[in-house]
Amino acid sequence: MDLQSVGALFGIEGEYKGFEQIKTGNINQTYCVTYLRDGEDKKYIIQKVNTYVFKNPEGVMQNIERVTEHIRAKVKEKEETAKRKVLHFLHTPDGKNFARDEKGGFWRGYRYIDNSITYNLTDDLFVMVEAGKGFGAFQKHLSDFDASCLFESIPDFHNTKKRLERLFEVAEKDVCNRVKDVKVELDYLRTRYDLACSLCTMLENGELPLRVTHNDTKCNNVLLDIDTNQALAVIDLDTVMPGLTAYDFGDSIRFGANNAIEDDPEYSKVFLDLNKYEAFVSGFIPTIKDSLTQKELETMHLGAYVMTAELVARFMTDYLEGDVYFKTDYPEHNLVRTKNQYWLAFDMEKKLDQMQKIVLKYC
Ligand code: GN1
Ligand code: MG
Repeated sequence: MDLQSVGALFGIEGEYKGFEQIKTGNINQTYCVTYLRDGEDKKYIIQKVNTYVFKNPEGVMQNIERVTEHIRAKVKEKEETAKRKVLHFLHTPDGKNFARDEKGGFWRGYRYIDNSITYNLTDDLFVMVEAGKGFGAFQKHLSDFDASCLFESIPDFHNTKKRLERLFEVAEKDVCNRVKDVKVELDYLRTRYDLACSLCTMLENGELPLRVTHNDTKCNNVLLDIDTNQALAVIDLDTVMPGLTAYDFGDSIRFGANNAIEDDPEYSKVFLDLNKYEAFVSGFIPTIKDSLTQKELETMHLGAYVMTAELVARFMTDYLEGDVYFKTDYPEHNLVRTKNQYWLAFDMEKKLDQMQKIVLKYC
């Protein structure tokens, strides 16, 4: 399916000029397409949704419609326009926010937000502050959203216990004969089971409340203004579901406060940068602290460790199963990701007290 034909399914008007593939993102295929209309270039993001990962993509799109409309209304209460603060999805002539191609491929699109940028890795602490503000605002906007109308796009997405149990089963079978490559990391997870499952256990015991969360808060999922680096909109809304605030906080830290990118094979560069950590905290915590419980604030830092341990487990599971879930660029890609995240978890563990103190300082 060529992208021009996809554009036609959504009735995009103008002269099609071409596309650029966007390589970030481990799940969906993403393209930026340009049309010439009224003498100006108009850009759109077009995505082919991975239906191996999202078994009910229509349910995902219904969630996204509801969540974006809710945020749009919230932003408009305070600002004149929500144009750059929330995604605007394309609709087909019959009113759907998705389209299927003749092979059954599932497509969606949204207007590109002009003059926006995302960062995979940055040394600019201001970017981390703004990422924190962006994700904090996202969660705050959804604090009065009725979670019961959200469909669970991936069941047990952050159920760390199930993730670990599944890994141990897969390791037992070892169908690709790869367990030999991950012995250290697998043993590590076995010994850290309780810490990795700490938030899960608190949730089960009713000590932490479920909220509407994003669940995939890599720092490159918040768009910033290209000139000022101020947070604009949160993207990649596929996994907006009930979850713990600490998951969102934690995943941002796991990705954004790692001194290296998550698949850097130079493991000596992998550690938690406490300056980046504090910068994110200083944007995130003040934005939402008033709506959180004392217990949530006291355990927020654990989210970073839990999400990192969970990704060790998820990348390792995929490596052991033969790379069926995450996109890979080379055969050992998931192995490298596993080891990278293992080193990060290992380093974080030593810094947990400091991490907690920093959160509490901003309460
Ligand atoms: C996937 O698609 P992307 O890159 O935003 C994954 C996340 C992982 C992340 C690791 C639906 O996110 O859960 O944390 O890769 N998304 C899904 O890089 O599984
Ligand atoms: Mg994603």
